Order: sequence, then structure tokens, then C-alpha cells
Amino acid sequence: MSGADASTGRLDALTSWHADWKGLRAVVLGAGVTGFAVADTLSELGAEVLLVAAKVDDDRARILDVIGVRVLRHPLDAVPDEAVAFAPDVVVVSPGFHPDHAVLAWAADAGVAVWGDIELAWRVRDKVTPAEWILVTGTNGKTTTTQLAATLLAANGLRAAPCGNIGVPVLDAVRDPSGFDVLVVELSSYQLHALPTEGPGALHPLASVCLNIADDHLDWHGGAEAYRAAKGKVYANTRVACVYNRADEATRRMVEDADVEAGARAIGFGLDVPGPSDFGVVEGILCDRAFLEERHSSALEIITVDELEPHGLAVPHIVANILAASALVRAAGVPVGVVHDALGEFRLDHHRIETVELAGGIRWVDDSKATNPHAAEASLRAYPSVVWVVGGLLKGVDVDALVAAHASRLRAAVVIGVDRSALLAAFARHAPDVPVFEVDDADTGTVMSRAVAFAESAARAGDTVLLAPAAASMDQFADYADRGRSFQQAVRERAGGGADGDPAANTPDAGA
Ligand code: UMA
Repeated sequence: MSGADASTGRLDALTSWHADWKGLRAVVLGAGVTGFAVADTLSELGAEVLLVAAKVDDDRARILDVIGVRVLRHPLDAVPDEAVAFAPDVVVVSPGFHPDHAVLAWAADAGVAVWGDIELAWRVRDKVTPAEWILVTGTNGKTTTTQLAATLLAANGLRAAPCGNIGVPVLDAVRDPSGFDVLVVELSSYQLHALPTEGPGALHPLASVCLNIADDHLDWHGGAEAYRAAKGKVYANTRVACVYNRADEATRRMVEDADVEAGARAIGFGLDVPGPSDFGVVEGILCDRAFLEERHSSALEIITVDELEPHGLAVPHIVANILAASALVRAAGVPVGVVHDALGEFRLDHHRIETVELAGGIRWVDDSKATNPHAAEASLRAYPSVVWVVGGLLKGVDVDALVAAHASRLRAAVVIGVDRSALLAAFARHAPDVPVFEVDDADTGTVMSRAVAFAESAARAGDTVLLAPAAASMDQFADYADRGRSFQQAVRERAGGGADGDPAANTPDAGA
């Protein structure tokens, strides 16, 4: 038996916290929240750990030293000699590393297994009590749906934690001493890419959803097909419910193509009238027509669109998220009345289609979280007449279709960010009559105040000034929240400021 075969045999047996992890040799790639959680876990399990990262925060480095993790700072432009000499049994990679990264290519050649943090978390999920897992992915709406599902589960008295790409490593949730009944795991396409769909490291979730799929992260995945293939893995081995979007045929195909467990059901959600085994909307009422015996002749009422309205939850794409989350938790046995009552208490996070101010008949909306065209599209569709603040890092995604589709609802556009030329060209081609203001990047500190001044000069009573950038924020801001805060501050400080309404009342154009 070769060294690599012996290693594989040993790794196959590592499917429990209580398995024999002692002396396992692991290289951990990355020192962000994931790399730190991975190194901490492996060291607690008794493995020998070498953590490699280009940058390691001093506080983390000190803790890693105390817990016996070797830390190697290396530019990672090539495979570090120390990593080769360490002869790892496994490399555990953080999600941000590209699959073609030199260390991963070396591992593949050398027959060294590569795991992501999600696979490791699944293998050690029985540390406290083995929770059920519910998986959430999609291009947009992941975080809202994950939070919603966790809230609805908790309302039913279950110990539930939202985790994963949402910002809390799943390993932290798995190791939480209080233990959880259900983990609602938000998965990015990067994390899904790293997951096996069979074998000892494959996940077997209770329920799973891909909310929607549109072009995003194409530069990372190398194309739309690879991105879709990664997202489709979410359904593999699902045991109870594969939830898909009836308005997005690709998500239905993913369910059809997935290898799921016997008895798992496909449950569709959508804003139209539901068929049997679906969630949907009938005359302004969100309905469950899946989890009831008489689904061929009746449906269960979850909540009305009117009840969602006062808290800004009646926007079509949020209604879709609510239906998806309801389907996931109904699969976990949460009664429909509990879902109803908990939805009445739910509020969206900041920077998600958040009304900042109503002044002079103009609504100022911060949807900084719209970091790709698909999210911006949902946001634009919610308002009839828009001054659109758009731009940032476009991540290789084409914006032409978005501009063409919404030209008719635009009073004006204000273009920010470094990738302005693609947007300016798209407006020139597809919206030649729409006034376009360009905010140059000479002084990044004043981007939002200049953008807001342009927007104010263009907006008329009845318009919505909408920050929905369709792009990432890192060119000019720390992150989308920083971009949103900057917009909100500029709105409040602008020359012609002064609210005339209740900004909490988010009343978009369309209901569900
Ligand atoms: N690093 C390198 N070289 C690389 C890539 C990364 O040296 O080629 C190093 C960095 O210097 C740093 C570390 O790796 O030391 C960072 O690792 P990481 O980028 O994987 O980030 P983490 O801090 O571990 O956070 C990750 C997710 N980040 C990414 O996928 C980029 C977080 O999602 C997630 O919340 C966290 O794990 C917990 O699961 C963030 C995100 O932006 C929010 N996700 C993208 C999105 O939602 O669109 C996918």
C-alpha cells in the first residue's frame, strides 16, 4: 500500500469527533475566520497542524502559537518548501483560495486529500449533539433566507444557529458547548465547490435550497457552467426536502440531476399560485401546499402580503425568500402557525432594501447588499421610477442586459466605482435618453456625497433614489456595509435634507 493509499484509508475513518485524529498531519490554508477555526479544531483533536497564509493577524498568531499550531507566513505565490517537507495527510483550504492555487495543484499531484472547512465540520458534527443540517445557497437572498429559517426554527423551541458563509464558521457552531438541534448553513459557491457529494465527507442534509442562479463570481469559477455545477451540489444526499425556485428552471434541473436519498421530495416555491407540493401566493396569501395530506385540494395559509408590508417584507424577492425559508422549516416539522407568528416579528438586516429617508416625495433606499446584477435587478423591479446609484467592482459580470431591461424605469443613473467604463458604455448603448452622472474615483472619501448630490439634482417627487450597485464594494469601501453606511450618511447630510415620512414603512411598487 502506498503512503497516499494509507492516508486515504485513515481519512475515510475520520467521520466522528471521537475518531482517532491524533497525529494526523494537516496543512491549513488561510488565516481568516475559516483557517483559524479549522486550525483550532484540528489542534483540539490532537492533529499536527501547519497553518500557511500570506498574512496572519498578530492576535490570531499568538493564540495559534499557544495551542501548538505552527504558523508559516508565506506569499503563497508557489508551494512553500516547508509544506512539502511537512508531508501532510490532508490540506484543509479556506473558501477564498482559487482551486487552481499552486498549493492545491501540488496536493492533487502528490495525492494529498483536500478538504474544505464544511467537510471537516460535517465529519466532526457529533462533538456535542449531532444537529440536523439545512443548507442554503443561491446567487441572492442566501443570508436573509438563512436568518429567516433559523428564526422560524427557534420560534418552535428548537436550538438553531445560522452559520457558514453568513460569517460564522460552521466549525464554531459544531463546537459550541450548548449544542444545537439544527444548523442552517449558508454555503457559497466556493464552499460548495470544495465539497464531495459522495463518500465519508459528503453531507446528508435534512433539507436544502438553491434560491436562484445568475452570473456571479464567474472570474473565480472560470465560467457560468462551473458556477452552476458548484451550486447544484447543495442538493446531493438530501433526505427530506429539495426546495427549488419555480421561476428559475435551472434550480429545478439541479434537483432532477441530484442524487438524493430515497423519499426526499422536490418542493417548489414561487410568487405564483402553488401546485400540489409547492409553496406560493394565492390572492395575496402566502400558502403551503406541500406539507399537508389534502394538498391536492387545499393549502395552508402562512401569512398575508398585507401583514408583511409594514416591516418592508412585501418586496417580491423577500416574499420569495420567506416562501423558501418556510418550506425548509416546514420540512423540519415547524407548525404553520409558528411560522406565521415569527414572521410578524422578523426584520431585515441593514443595507438590504432599507429605506433611509423619505423627503420631498423622494424615497432614498440603501440596497448596498445588491452586489451583483441579479440582486440589483430584483431591487430595481420593486420601484416604478428610479435614480439608480450603480457601480463598483463588476467581477467579470456583464451589465448590459440589466441596463437594457430597466432603462424605461430610470429617471437618471449615477455611476460610481472603478469599473465605470463598462457601465457607461452599457448606458450609451441601451439607455441613450437616460441622464448619466459619472462620479470619478479621484477622491474615494467623497464618492457617496458626490453621488448623492447628483442623485438629488435629478430626482423628482415620486422617485426612488436607489443604491443597488450590482457590483462588489472593495474598490472604494471596506465592504458592502461600509458602502451602505457611507450612502446613508451622505443622504442625511445632503444640502436639501429633511424627512417627511416614516422611513420604516418600506412601500415598494409591487406586492408579491
Ligand atoms: N488567502 C490567501 N490567498 C488566497 C486566498 C486567501 O493567502 O488566494 C488568505 C488571506 O490572506 C486570509 C485568508 O486566506 O488570510 C482569508 O480566507 P478566506 O478568503 O477564505 O476568508 P475567511 O475569512 O476564511 O472567510 C470565509 C468566507 N470568505 C470568502 O469566501 C472569500 C466568508 O464569506 C465566510 O463568512 C467565512 O469564511 C465563514 O464561512 C464572505 C464572502 O465574501 C462573507 N463570501 C463570498 C460571498 O458571499 O459572495 C463568497
